[in-house]
Amino acid sequence: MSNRYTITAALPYTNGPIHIGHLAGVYVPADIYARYLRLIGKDVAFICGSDEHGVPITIKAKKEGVTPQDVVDKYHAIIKQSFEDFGISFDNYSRTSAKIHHDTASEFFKTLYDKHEFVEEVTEQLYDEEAKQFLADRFVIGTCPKCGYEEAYGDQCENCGTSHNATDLINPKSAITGNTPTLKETKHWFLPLNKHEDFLREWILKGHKKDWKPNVYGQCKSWIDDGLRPRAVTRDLDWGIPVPVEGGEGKVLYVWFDAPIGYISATKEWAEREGKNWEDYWKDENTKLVHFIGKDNIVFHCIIFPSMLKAEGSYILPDNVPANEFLNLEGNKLSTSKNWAVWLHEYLEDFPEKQDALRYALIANAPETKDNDFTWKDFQARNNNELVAIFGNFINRVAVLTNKYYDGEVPEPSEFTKIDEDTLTAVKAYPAVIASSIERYRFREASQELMNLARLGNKYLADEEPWKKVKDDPERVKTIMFVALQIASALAILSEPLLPFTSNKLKSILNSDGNSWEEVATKDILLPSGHKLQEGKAELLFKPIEEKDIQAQLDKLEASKKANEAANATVEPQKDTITFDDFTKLDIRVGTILEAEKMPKAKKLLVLKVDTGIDVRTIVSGIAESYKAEDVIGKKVTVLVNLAPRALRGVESEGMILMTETPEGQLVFVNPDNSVETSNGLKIS
Ligand code: B3M
Ligand code: ZN
Repeated sequence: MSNRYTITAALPYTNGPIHIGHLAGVYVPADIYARYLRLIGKDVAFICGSDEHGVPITIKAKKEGVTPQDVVDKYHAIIKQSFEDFGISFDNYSRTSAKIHHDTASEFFKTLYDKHEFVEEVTEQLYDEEAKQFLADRFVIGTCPKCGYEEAYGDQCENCGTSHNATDLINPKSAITGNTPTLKETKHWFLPLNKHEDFLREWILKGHKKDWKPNVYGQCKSWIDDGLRPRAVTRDLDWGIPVPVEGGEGKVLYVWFDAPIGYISATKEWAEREGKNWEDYWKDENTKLVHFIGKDNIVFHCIIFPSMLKAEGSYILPDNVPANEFLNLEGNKLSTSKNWAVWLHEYLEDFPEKQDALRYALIANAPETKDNDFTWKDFQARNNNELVAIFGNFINRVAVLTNKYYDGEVPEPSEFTKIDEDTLTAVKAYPAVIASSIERYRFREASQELMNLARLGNKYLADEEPWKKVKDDPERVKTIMFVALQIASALAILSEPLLPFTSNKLKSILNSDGNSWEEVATKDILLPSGHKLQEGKAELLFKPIEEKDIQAQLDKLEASKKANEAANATVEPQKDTITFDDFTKLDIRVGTILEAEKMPKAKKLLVLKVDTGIDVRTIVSGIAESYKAEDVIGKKVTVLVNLAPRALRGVESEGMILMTETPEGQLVFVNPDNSVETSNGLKIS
């Protein structure tokens, strides 16, 4: 095993806050991995930062009428703070608008330029005549040439994950004006990926077949098998890092060129601060570089960035890129624009001190091999049935009984039975089991193993029943509690990577900073006799999550769904104007529905008997898809009484009930004031 690790987590786009999809896919797994490696004594640089360039940020700024810098400043602050509060243990969280990043990315570009690693070409690019702007990346939407998805972006299709050039889109449209773009000539620098094909084939397809996840390997293979083409690494935009070579005026680096270099600049920034040498983390063959990302970023981290690093020549390449699939929320795709998300900063406000409950739910259900669904019910069940009922229950029993029987002091054991010995031996196996899961990026499995250790403790106490033996066999109970305390101590250490807040709390309950990961596997005694636990009543490790808290979250989601539906609903445009005389011809009165029945074999029609105040008449009304016959009897409704009668399916209809349609297509009665029984018709005042 290597001793030095550079662990990167995808730089979040700074056009919105962090949600649970980001956490489950990237940041929680990366954090577990980094914490684990530190715990076993490795030299770790865990690196991330805000991705502050690119079109999504300029689009957001335009929409909100602010500058792109305003947008990134706002979200950088929110994101950084919420990561911190959630316990993501980055060694450095930087940002790509930092000077050190602009310098590093410019230099990187210049090095490749000087080495003639780019192809310079004048090509026709999509142009919006009205906006007077070239349309790169997310400024253009069209049909994906690969899968036919109609809302693919210029650089990537979110449906099939393919990355392409904007000019490849079928039927492209400008995201700024909606216009069909024209083509206009412009000069750009291209990274000839085709030139690196042999190297990539050798490096990934031969070298990493076994240790990369099948989804990652599979995407890479299909990319390489399809044949690689040159990719433009510059753009005609005004937000980004200026192209630092002659002819680059008015152009910037493509965001996917500069963003991964952000990993390097963030490492430099950290090393400067810590008095370390950044090159040890990027240029030493013994350092392992691991990129944690979501599946939509695979091509950039496995094909494009490695080609850049290879072309530069002095960097190491990623050892692994453990990309995850996507997490859905309550059956629907997470979406920032539709506000269909659980936002981290809001979660932390709604569930303060419950970081580990969310970490656990996300890990236990992590989208490691396929897309998965997060539901609030599952979150509650994971917390209440596993963290509280198993892990918390065990610790609570140990702490309460130790306080009660021994005034909080670890007792002197007497003789160990076979069960005690087997239990202690079983505990010693856990560090290796959990380590192996983490080292193979199987975090779900690691979380289940950790819970199994708590189960083991629970079962041990339930089988040995110290509370029943304490009167008759106090010596035996000392041994039982001694063994249980060793299990608790092992849990305090082994939970650190997965549940860091719990680990800390448990260490303070046990009044022990604990042993090392290695010692849990090798030492016979983790918590010696005579050791005093924390004074006073032990606090609960986990608290149950109540029904009302879950309901509040479900209500919040329902509200976002409604708001979305309303935003997407189409309101019909106004009809042509009518004259005042036209209007006064209408005789509109309030009436009461006396009888109602469904018109046979007609989906939409109800036959009503309506008391209009003048008479009782039959009206055939097309409302059966919105109302059942029995539900409208007795309703006071507004009726147009002087409409010429006409026959509908053989029934003469003498009037019209006035209805209006909601934007969602639901018909509702026009009866603004239900207190009026009948009326003398509309008065004009
Ligand atoms: N900003 C894309 C994303 O959030 C991106 C990752 C950059 S990693 C260098 O999906
Ligand atoms: Zn597609």
